[in-house]
Amino acid sequence: MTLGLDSVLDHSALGLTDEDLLELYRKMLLARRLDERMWALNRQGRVPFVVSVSGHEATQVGAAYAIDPQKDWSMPYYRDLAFALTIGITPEQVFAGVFAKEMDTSSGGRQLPNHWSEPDLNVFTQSSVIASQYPQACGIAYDLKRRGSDAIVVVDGGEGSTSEGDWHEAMNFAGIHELPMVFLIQNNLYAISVPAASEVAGQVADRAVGYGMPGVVVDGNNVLDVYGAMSAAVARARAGEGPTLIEAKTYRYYAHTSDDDDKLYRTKEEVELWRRKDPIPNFRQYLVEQRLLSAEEERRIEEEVTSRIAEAVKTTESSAAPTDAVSHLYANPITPTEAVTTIEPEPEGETGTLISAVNRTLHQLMEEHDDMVVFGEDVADPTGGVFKATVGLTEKFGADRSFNTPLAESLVIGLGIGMAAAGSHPVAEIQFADYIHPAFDQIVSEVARTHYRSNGRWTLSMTIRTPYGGGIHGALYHSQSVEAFYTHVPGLKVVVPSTPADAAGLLRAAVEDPDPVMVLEPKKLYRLATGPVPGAGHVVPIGKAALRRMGNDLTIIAYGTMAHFSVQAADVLAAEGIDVTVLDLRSLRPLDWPSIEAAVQRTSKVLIVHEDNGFMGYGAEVAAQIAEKSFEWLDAPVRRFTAPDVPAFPFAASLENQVMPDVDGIVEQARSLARW
Ligand SMILES: Cc1ncc(C[n+]2csc(CCOP(=O)(O)OP(=O)(O)O)c2C)c(N)n1
Ligand SMILES: [Mg+2]
Repeated sequence: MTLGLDSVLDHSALGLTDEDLLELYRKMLLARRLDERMWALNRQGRVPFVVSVSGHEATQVGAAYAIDPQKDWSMPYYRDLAFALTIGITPEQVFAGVFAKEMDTSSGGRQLPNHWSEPDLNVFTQSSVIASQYPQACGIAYDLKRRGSDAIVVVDGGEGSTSEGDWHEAMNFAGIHELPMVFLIQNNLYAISVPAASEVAGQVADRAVGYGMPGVVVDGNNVLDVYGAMSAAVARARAGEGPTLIEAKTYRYYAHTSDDDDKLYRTKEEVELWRRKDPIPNFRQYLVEQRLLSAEEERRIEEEVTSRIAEAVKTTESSAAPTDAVSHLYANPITPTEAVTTIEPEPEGETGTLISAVNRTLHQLMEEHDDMVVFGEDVADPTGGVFKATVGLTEKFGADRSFNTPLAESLVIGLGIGMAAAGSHPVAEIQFADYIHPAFDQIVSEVARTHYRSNGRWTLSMTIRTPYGGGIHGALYHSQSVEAFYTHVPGLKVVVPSTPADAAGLLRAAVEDPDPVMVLEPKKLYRLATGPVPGAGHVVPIGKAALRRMGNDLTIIAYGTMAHFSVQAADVLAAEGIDVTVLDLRSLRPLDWPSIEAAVQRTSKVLIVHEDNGFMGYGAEVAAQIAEKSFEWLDAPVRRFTAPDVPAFPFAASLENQVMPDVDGIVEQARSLARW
């Protein structure tokens, strides 16, 4: 191991002035001293948690200095303190996060420190989920490219993050679309305690070739080396030549975080060896040799940095703590207040199927919103989706606005997040709800929490469409109902149409809503449900149930295919003299409670029907709310009619018929409840 900079580049050949070099030095020193101060505060018990940067400064400052934060986007990860400071995050912003204060501009004290977010600097909010940022960065880059911008996206992470599927899905997509991106991997040889040899076979940078992009290894402790490689990668991306993977070899000097004990997994000698390659003294030595840094200037910089930090600690530590833990769940919170009391007249329109209504509405919306982009597996023409929901969109609106993604669901949702962050309206299709599970993390930890975790500073207007449910002999993996998973999650809105008109109106509401909305399309009804398909402009407001039948004996609460079946059941029951109200919820989150309450008060008996299994199913929430809030109106226990506790519907018709609730079953349940 050598002392000093391993390869001494001529800085003027890199286009850097003497002043630039001093600025690089200032930023590295600021990050180091700030890190030391954070650790001291932690050890003094003044802050509960800190993440270290020390050792990574050259990588981060060299990389960040090569981008233009006024137009480029970046996604620095939690170790990127020096990156953040270099692009313009202030020490006050850093300490406001460390002290978890109201004035914390990244999350208002909601996230752990160093989870960067700053819309003014094009830094999209990050979670703690390792690697989830990569597909999102691709979404931003895709959007920039589609709009013809020459801005680029830098996305960072540690070598540990390159084991996650999201990294591979993102690298693959970036390579396919030659996106204007730089993947900067800071390889510090450990993922907490796990050494690189147990994380990565071979070398991270070598993977680039498999994804159709160059992979570059740099000495991450040499700020000029990093700056040089990064500038070349940025220029390549800006010129439309595609992404680059940069692997910066470096080391962290402190433990992973203040909660970690690094003595357990690495030796003092190893740390000492790397300390000899410390990027800061080595760069200082270079500056001294170049006669750019006098002893006096060095002292002046040290003092400037120290007082800057002291000032920032002073302003932030005494500032106000945040007080509101429940704001900013939604950009457009919807609390239904009015009960539906009449059956809506059917809208005007030619008769069509539910799937034709979805397709027609997508065409209308694409026409109206030129920032809308539709994508997913097999969505592009000529296939236009396995159910034909998206047919014709590529032909009419171009391959950049309706395109096929690789088979990678987490990527599909991550792309949507990035596009929405960049200001477009993504409509992501997950081919079958059964295959939404790989994207659970992107939906639950990312989509749903973005607005909340950024304290309202980032808003994701995006739509996720997916066919769900049984009745088409799709077997265990083409029949699932997934609403219980997603309605549980604050930050999402979830809707389910049961008629062509509602499919059109809810889809429009979803696309025009500033929040993320999941549209669960009952695929059994795609061709079974027919009715008027209204023209452009028809909206079904989110949070508004529909009365399908009005009767006084009991209420059936349902949605999707079960709402369709319940209407048929009501007609059978009416012939027997049992007068049934059918309330089609349409919107599962938010729930139209006033309409449920009014129906309970009118009928005093409630049957909840859904095709998902009962245990912890959506009906449990509805039943609990009725029991809590309308108990005195009930003349019978709230009853649920659902699939039994099987994972999904089996293939054989004889088996599927046994578990999927049908019209006869609903009639039978309602009949016995009416008699109660
Ligand atoms: C998906 C996920 N799994 C596990 C963790 C816990 N965790 C936080 S940081 C980390 C190690 C990351 O290592 P690396 O990517 O090399 O970055 P470094 O911290 O070394 O800079 C782990 C396992 C997490 N945050 N997210
Ligand atoms: Mg690491």
